[in-house]
Amino acid sequence: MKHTHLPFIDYPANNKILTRELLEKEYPAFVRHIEKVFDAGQSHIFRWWSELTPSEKKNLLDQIATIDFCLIKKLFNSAVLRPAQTSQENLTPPHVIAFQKNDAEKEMAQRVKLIGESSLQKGEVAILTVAGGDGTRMGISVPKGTFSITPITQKSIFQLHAEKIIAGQKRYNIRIPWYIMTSKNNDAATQNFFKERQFFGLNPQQVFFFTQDMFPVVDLQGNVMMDLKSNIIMSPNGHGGVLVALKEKGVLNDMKRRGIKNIFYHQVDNVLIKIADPVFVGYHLRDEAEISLKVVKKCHAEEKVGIVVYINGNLHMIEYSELSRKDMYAKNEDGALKYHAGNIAVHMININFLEKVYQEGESLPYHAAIKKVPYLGEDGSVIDPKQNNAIKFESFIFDILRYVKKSVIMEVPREDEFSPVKNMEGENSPATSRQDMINQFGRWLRNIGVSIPTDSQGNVIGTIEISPGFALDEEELKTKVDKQLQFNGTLFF
Ligand code: UD2
Repeated sequence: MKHTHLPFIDYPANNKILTRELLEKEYPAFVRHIEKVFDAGQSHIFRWWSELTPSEKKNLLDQIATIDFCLIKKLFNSAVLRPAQTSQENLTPPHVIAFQKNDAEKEMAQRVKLIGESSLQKGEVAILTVAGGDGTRMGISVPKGTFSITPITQKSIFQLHAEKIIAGQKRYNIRIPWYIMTSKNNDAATQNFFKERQFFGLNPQQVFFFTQDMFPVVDLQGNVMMDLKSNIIMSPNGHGGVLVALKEKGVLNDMKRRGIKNIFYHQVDNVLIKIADPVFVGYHLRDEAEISLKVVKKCHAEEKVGIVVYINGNLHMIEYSELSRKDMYAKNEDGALKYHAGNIAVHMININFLEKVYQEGESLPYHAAIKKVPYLGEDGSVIDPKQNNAIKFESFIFDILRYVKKSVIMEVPREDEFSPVKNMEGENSPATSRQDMINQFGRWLRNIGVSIPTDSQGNVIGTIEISPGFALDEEELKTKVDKQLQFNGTLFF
């Protein structure tokens, strides 16, 4: 698609030429914004101006007023000029706390767990779920958190998280505030989902929704794309948008008012998430960390997870799409992947550290992602492209790591803590997430002494679902189920 960036646009309806001057005369309050559109070479936005009603014109101008056209140009130029995957100099794997394999490690975990539990009991930890993504890879038009996921009762991902929070509340005898970041694209649907289901038993006063900012989508030539004659395509500005949103939407102040000291951050799509895991909270507090991270060992070189590394001694996360093939496949002498610490996007974030980042005026860079986005062609009809045709710019929360001086990186077993729903089929899909849940419940039962059959791949033969309200973990399950239990292929608690 090629646009002409002339200072005038053909105005077919009344055979006039729409010039910048005409537009500015028609809408004097928007002169500054109209100028920016023309200066940035984006005048094609007004291509259908003559066909718009006065209210559509006003909507388009209002939308234009929210957009930083200079930034789009800058980002596009740097995305085109900068190779996406450069091999990094001075990359080193991080030091991680390995999960508790020996007695000393297990004992240490028990000790830090007490520290974590104490903070949870005092109400110092809030949950923050980022759920603003469009779920493009899933190809669904509903928020990902509303997707039915549990193996038997088909509870949604949001309900699963909510029930884990409720179970945690019972344990710590406290109300845990839950902050959920949405975007303009899915906020109403998300909030309605909660309301229609009575917040899954949570008190509505403890659930807070806030939206992140949006950013225009451009085509591969850098032209802003439209999906209506009066609407520019906007997409959420990445989960890094949480940094600005926490401050601008008053969330951080709200947290402080409630006595929150640390945030437990996670992505909506991980169904095995251990919400507010007290061991993790404990390590974070014991080491007075600014940000802590959970990682898993990458299962293969090309797995789509970011990797945690040090670059010149500073903590960094390199996103999978930006990792060079050389670094992706780098091996240790024993043949294991050298950069193996895969990001599962579970963090503890200290609020004072966040304040310091704001005070120092730090901001997160944007990354470019090439995607397939339906758009309005030059003839005004919707085009569903067969190939990637658009660039979305997103900031990533983990870019904040470069400002971190103290951190804890905790390696956790993938099978217990990481199973994200990313695709409709294949790897990381609803089917694999359901199986991972069933297998986890099967392991818990087997460790108690219940006989649970598995196939050659280690998958449970049958279906099991254990609600967080019945047992949040194996320890709790042990107190409720005995080894005499007979598994007949289907089991629900
Ligand atoms: C993310 C990580 C990747 C790896 C993987 C683990 C990024 C960029 N990459 O990959 O390193 O750890 O997860 O599961 O995060 N979201 C928003 N607003 C946005 C965009 C996304 O809230 O503007 C949320 C989204 O709802 C989801 C999460 O962020 O909960 C992850 O987003 P994604 O699916 O784009 O990231 P992904 O899976 O490529």
